[in-house]
Amino acid sequence: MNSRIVVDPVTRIEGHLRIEAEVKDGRIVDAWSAGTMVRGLEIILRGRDPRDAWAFCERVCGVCTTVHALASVRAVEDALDIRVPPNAELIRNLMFCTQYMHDHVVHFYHLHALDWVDVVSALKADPAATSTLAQGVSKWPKSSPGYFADLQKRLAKFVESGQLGIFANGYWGHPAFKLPPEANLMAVAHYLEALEWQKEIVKVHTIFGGKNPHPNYLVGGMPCAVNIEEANAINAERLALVGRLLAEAKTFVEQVYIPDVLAVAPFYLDWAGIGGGLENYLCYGDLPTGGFADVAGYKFVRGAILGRNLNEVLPVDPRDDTGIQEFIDHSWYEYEGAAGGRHPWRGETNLKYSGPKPPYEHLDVDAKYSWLKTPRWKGHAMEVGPLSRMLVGYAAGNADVKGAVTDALGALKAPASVLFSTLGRTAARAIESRLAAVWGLEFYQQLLANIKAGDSRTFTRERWEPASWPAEARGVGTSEAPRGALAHWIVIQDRKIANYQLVVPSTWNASPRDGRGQRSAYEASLIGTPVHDPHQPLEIIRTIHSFDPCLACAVHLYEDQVEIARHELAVN
Ligand code: NFE
Ligand code: MG
Repeated sequence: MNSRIVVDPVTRIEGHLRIEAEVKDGRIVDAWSAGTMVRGLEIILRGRDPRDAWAFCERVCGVCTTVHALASVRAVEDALDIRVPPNAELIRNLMFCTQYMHDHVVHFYHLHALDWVDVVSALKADPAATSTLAQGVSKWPKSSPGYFADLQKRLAKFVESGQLGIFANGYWGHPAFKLPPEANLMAVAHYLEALEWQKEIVKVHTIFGGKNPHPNYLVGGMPCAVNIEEANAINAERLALVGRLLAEAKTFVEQVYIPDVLAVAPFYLDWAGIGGGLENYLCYGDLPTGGFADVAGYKFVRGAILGRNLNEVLPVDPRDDTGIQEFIDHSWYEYEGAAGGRHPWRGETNLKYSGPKPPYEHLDVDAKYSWLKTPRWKGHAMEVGPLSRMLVGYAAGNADVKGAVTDALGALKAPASVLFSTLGRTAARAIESRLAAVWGLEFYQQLLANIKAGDSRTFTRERWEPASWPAEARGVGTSEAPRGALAHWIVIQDRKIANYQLVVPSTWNASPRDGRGQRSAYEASLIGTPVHDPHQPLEIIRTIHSFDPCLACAVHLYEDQVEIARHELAVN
C-alpha cells in the first residue's frame, strides 16, 4: 500500500520547505518539494537605483550572507561596463573563501551531522577509546581522554535534565544511526568546537565589510580603504589578523572537518548508492583571477555535465535567451502574455495568480504547489552545488579540483562513481572547503604583495555618475554561492532598475516539476530511498540536508499578504 509522508517544516535548514513523499514497500516512489514562503524581492527592487540593489539583495538570506551582494554588484558592473581594481577582486575572493569555510562547517556540524550522529549514544562512549580514535584520524590537539570525559559529563547532565535544547527532537536511537559511541562522542565535541570557531572566521568579513552577516559591498570595488598606517583603515594590524584567521580556518578544516567526514563516511557507504537523483550538473564558476569577464581565469570552472558524462563539459552562457529559463507550470505565479519559459532578462515576478493557493494541508501537486519557479538549462533539470562544482572542475581537468577529489577518493578507497549520491554531495562540500582554505591564503598573499608594491586602490569611480550611463543597459552577475550556481540579471532603464531577477541555487535544486513533468534535484534524489519508519523520516532528511537547503534565498522574502500588497502599490 502507498502512504504519503509529509515533512513540514523541514528543520535545520534556512527558510520554509515542505517535502511530500509517496512510499511503497518501504521505498520512496515519488516526491514533491514545495517552498512555502512567498517571494517578492524582485518587486521591491523595481524603480530603485541599481547601485543600491546589493544592499536589498544581500538581505535575502542571513546564511549565504555575502553572495547576493557579490552577484548584485557584478550584475550592475557588467551592465555598466565597470572593471574593479585588482585589490577589490582579491578582497571579494577572500570574503568568498571565508564564506565557504564558515557556511560549509556550520552546515556539516550544525545542520547535517545530527542526521548521522546519535547524540544520546555518545553517553555510552569510553573517553579513552574516543581519544585513541581522535588521535588516529587527526593531530588536532583537543583529543585527550580527559577532554572527552569532561565533555561526556556535560552532555550527561544535559540529557538527564530532560531538556535537550539544541539536541531536542532528534530521531535518537533510530536503527539507521550506525556510528559507534566513540565516533558519536568525537563528533559531538567537534559540533561544540565548531560553534566557537565559526564566530572567529566571520571576523574576516567584519574587517573588509564592516559587519557580518551582511557585510558592505560597493559597485565599482569594495568599500574599505587600505592604508597600512591608518588606525581606521585596513592597516597592517588588521591584515595580520586576517592572515591569522585564514590560517586557523585552514587548520580547522584540515584537522577537524575533513578527518570527521573521512571517519564517519565508512559507516555510511550504503549512502554512496542513495540520493543521486539528477544526472546533470551546472556551474557558473567563480573566483576570478583576471577580472569577472575573464571566465577562463576562474578557479571554479564554468560548465555543465549531462548524463553524468565526465568526458564532456558543455559551455554555459547566462546571456543566452534559450539557455537558462524559468518556468511556472507548478508555481503560484502567472506570466503576462505567453506561457512557457522566460530567460531572466525577460523574467517576471508578480503575485497576480488567482487560482487555489495555500493553506497547505494538501498540496495540489497536479497543479501549482510551490512559491519557487522552476529554472532549466536548455530544457534540462540541473543539480547545482558543491557536487556540481567538484564534478565540473574534475571533468574539465582543473588541477586543484582534480587533486582534491582524487585525494578524498583515495582516502575513502572508493571509485568516482560514489560521488553521485547523498554521501558524495556531503563529501564534495568538505573537499571544496579545503580548496577554499588553500585558495583564501593564496589571495591573501597576493593582496599583501599588491599593497607592498604600492597599490592600495580598492574601488574605481569610473561610471559612478548616472549621467555617464547609457539610457538602457543589461547585465548579469554570476557567482558560485555555497549551495551552487547563483545569478542576478538586471535591466536598467533611465538609470533605474526596470527588471531584476535572482535565480538562486536552492531554486534550481528545490523547485517543483516543470511542464514536461521533469523533477528538479530534491524530488529526483528521493526516488528509491528506503524509509524504515514513516513516523521518523530520517532518510528523507539525510538526502534533503545533503543539498543544504536555503528556501529564504529560493523564494526571496517572507511578507504577509497585506505587506505584499503594499509593496506592489508602492512600485506600480
Ligand atoms: Ni540563503 Fe543561498 C546559497 C544563495 S540559496 S543560502 O548558498 O544564493 O541556495
Ligand atoms: Mg528569482
